[in-house]
Amino acid sequence: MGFKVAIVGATGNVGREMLNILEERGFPADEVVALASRRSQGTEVSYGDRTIKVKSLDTYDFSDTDICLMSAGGTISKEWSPKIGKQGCVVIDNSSAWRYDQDVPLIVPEVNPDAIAGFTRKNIIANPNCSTAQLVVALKPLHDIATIKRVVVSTYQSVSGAGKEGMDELFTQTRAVFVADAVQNKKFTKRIAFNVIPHIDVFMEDGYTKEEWKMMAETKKMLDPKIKLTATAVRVPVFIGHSEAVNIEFEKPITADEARDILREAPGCLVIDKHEDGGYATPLDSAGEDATYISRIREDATVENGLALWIVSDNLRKGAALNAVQIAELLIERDLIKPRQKAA
Ligand code: 11C
Repeated sequence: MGFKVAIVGATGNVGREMLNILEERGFPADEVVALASRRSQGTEVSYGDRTIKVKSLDTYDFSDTDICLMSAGGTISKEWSPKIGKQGCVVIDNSSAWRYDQDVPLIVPEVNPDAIAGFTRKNIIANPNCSTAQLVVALKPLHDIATIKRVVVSTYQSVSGAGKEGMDELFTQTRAVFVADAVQNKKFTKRIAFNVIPHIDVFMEDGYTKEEWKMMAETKKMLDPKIKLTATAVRVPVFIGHSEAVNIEFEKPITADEARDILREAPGCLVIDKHEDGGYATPLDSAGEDATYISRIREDATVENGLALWIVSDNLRKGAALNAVQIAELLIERDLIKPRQKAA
């Protein structure tokens, strides 16, 4: 008997990608159910070569569903995840609602797989923010060898991180600029077409944005609470793929060649680092791919034991849907979940 998997938020960017990835990876699901708000009920979504009709979350009974991949935002998750968890269905949540809860493991399988065992406290597992997921995949193998003290990161985040509305806004504004139409800002605070915006998520009291705070808090929770991290998160006019310029200070010496060799062997990482025109990865290269690409690895002589690198990944895949499916696979691999008896 296989698993019954529900996707909440199945009509969104990440929900659709979750369906693609379950199918692509041959996830052992006997049944996949697409759920969304009542407004989307009846909409069709693709699952491999099939189409599934979306059902309403409001009226769905989770009592024989094994795994719920939730990507419907923090408010829905706060309300629904505990109820679904109490029905014995394990929720893997893509929002920020549960990430900082001590009773909820925050997991990137390449980084802290052992922490998954704690999921039984609430039957909820949190998926990190997209910009953190790709960062920790690259930091973990380096931290294991040379112990990271401090990280300074600047992000170049694609508009798909802001959902379908973000993608639509980049498209519409770009067209409007070309045809000399009036350009309207709805989703973003300033024009995103032919511009960059140093503001993602809400402002916090200290002047950082929540996106920047999340990168710090999530890196500490998953990798090491002793790591100091400061971030500047920037939205750029790219459809898919987040990029990050990262500067790392280590306790122990590490050369660029050593880092390159370590990252070449590290799970989830793909090093593209030739010192020539085009010998590095761009967000366009990462779109639709699973790997976290690492390029421009070099020693930073301005600090002791410093390295600089460039990290790129598909924010809808490793940053969201792929990581969620990998967490579900980890539950199965570790025998932490069994298919439940299904209603006849
Ligand atoms: C962005 N990183 O690019 C955000 C999207 O906490 O899961 C994901 C927000 C989150 O806008």
